[in-house]
Amino acid sequence: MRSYSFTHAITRKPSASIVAGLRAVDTGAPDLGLMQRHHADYVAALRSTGATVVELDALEAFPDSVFVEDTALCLPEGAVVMRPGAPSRLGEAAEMAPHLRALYSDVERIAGAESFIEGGDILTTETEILVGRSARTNAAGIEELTRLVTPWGHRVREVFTPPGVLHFKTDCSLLDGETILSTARLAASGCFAGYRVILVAEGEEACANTIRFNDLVIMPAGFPKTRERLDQAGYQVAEIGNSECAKLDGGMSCLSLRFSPS
Ligand code: CIR
Repeated sequence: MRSYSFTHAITRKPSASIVAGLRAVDTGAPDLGLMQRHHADYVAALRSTGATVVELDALEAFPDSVFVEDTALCLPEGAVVMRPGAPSRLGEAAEMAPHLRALYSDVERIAGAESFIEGGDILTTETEILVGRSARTNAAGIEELTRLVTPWGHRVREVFTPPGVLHFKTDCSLLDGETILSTARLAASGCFAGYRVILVAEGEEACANTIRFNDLVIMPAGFPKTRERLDQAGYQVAEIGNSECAKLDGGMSCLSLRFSPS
């Protein structure tokens, strides 16, 4: 199975408490109605590729719970429930676990009291799993993940999320088996040696968080220079409004768990 072919996705509707979501810089409260419209467009784009999308109900108790990606790593062989490094998000992982158990026979979890890891720091490619150490993901979390997925035949490589950047995938995305979309600042770290790298245009760093989902590259709307680069490279691109999630440092990958349970 290609690392960008998926039969399933899980999303969660945004809740009214989204206005209390975490953010590095306050640029104003997100508009729930607009976020709901963008979210519906996003789910429709996932479904348009033929995948089954499980849409979970909003969770008022967890303002950031629309960003489901951070709660789990889903691989063909099984799923691993994360241990988010943001204290307000720790409980979101337990909320996701039963939904994964409904689809997978093997669901593991990061359990160590000192282990922290969020899905946004994990990029799964055809050959390896890159995990960026960040303010949310620590060495103990990466070690525990490595112990869990090695028996499934996966190789984990620890990398570094640039300082001041929320997650590793805030700055990069997988476009196909060998191609990564990246900001120049992350690519400069050398972590993508051996891959073909397409850089996002200067000034358009906020669109590096894009996803390849089956035939589509789903990117945030409003980044024309990068869009042109992707068009020229031959990808089929869909743009989705992301103005409200962007106020909370969220993008296209954060809004879904994407997987094909075997
Ligand atoms: C947070 O700070 O945790 C949320 N406001 C944004 C999470 C974005 N998730 C992701 O990049 N995977």
